[in-house]
Amino acid sequence: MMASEPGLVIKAQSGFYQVKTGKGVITCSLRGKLKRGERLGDLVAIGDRVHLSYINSTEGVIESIEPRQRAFSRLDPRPQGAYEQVLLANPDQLLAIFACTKPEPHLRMLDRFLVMAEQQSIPSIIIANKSDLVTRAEAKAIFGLYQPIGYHVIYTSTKTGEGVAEVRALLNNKISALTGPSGVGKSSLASCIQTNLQLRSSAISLATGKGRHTTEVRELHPLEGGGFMADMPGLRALALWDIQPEELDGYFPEMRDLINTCHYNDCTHRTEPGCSIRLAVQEGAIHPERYRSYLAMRFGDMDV
Ligand SMILES: Nc1nc2c(ncn2[C@@H]2O[C@H](COP(=O)(O)OP(=O)(O)O)[C@@H](O)[C@H]2O)c(=O)[nH]1
Ligand SMILES: [Mg+2]
Ligand SMILES: [Zn+2]
Repeated sequence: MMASEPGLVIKAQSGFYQVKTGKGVITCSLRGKLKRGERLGDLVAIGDRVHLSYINSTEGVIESIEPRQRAFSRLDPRPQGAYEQVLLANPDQLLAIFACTKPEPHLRMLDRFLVMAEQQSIPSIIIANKSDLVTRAEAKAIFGLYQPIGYHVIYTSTKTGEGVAEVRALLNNKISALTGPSGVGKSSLASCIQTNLQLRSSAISLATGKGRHTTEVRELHPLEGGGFMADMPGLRALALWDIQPEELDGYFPEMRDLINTCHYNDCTHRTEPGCSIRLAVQEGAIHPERYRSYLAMRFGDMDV
């Protein structure tokens, strides 16, 4: 059979995939031969580009998966070793949403999201929501430090509509992942961007012979302007990501270019003499809060 129809996986649930093709959405299973052998991670995830063959006009079989450019994953510890659960393949960008107040922004958590996105080479956009509750000076006192690092910061309010059009435009024709703590306005912002955009992925509990088993439905939500949006799970799940302590400084863009100028090439930037990172902090080129965030991630409790 010809396996030639290209498509994008937009929904994954219990071994079945909805694939958006030029001829509509096709419900697919995975060709058995792809599942053979030892596996260290999910073969298919939402965001993957695949090729399918048709069974009929609405059903098909995934025959091949294109190599992933990047992915948001979490490591699932299993008896056979860590398994890479792919939450979203090929994201174009991460939207990290926090509130200017109510709740107070937790910048260590934001830094953690930024580091995880840097590790995967995924551009991050910071959304500072509830801008109506603070003055612009107050908002900038919190989030202003991210702009000089190179992050795009957008101040938004779902009450006044500030920044919403800018966010909507940035989503056009891209696969975007939305994340942030609860209560910051993620659902409100999603419905401001597009009516009826429901981001929560649902977890359905199925009773199986082996007891309770939770199946997660992961979904890419189509956007009217083209493109897709997906929600990401909370930080606790993401904190399991495999980031080596010695590579952490490379995921802070403002530190990256200075690392090689430290006296010791295995410098941890904490106490070593001749450390160009600490010098940059003293000189104001690196924000002290970002430096403290780095130290907390490297030497403190990784669970923020
Ligand atoms: N003042 C203000 N309140 C907001 C804004 N966005 C959301 N909220 C409120 O914040 C609360 C939490 O919003 P929700 O969208 O459920 O947050 P989520 O948990 O991140 O999805 C709700 O009471 C919203 O009405 C905003 O821009 N300004
Ligand atoms: Mg919500
Ligand atoms: Zn150093």
